[in-house]
Amino acid sequence: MNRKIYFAGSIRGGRTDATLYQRIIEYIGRTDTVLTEHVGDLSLSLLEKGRSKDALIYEQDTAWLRECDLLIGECTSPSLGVGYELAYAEKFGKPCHLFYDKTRTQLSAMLTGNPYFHIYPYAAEADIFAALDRILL
Ligand code: 6K6
Repeated sequence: MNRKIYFAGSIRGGRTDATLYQRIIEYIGRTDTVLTEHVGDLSLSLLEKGRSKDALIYEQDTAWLRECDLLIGECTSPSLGVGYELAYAEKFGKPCHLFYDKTRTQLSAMLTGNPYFHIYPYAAEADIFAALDRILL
């Protein structure tokens, strides 16, 4: 259907789930455009220090958040950046669908307690793709 999807996942919060992000981005990319493909990039350059680049990252990512049709977030690895993006997306009325592995983490009450967010606790990776099929109908 080629909607613009903002995929959010931890970068400096920790890259434990980076290969999962890559698989989710690839799956969404079969039907839609993922604005933030770099979140699934496994190269370490994503973690580069250098504050001069950080302002550009902030400007680009907030522009994409205003432009996107919906946000899909993988929230198992806690990330300040992802939390900020979720609040920003809510402020701009963007639908937000959030996934987390319930066998590995408890999601923040600031997300589970907010009825604005569509939250999908999963136990097996296959559950993510089944839910994505329903979200991206
Ligand atoms: C180059 C140089 C320094 O950092 C980079 C590349 N970093 C990022 N590029 C694009 N988006 C980023 C970058 N770092 C964080 N983000 C955004 O914040 C992504 O959209 C993620 O969803 C989220 C991750 O936040 P942290 O706090 O885990 O880094």
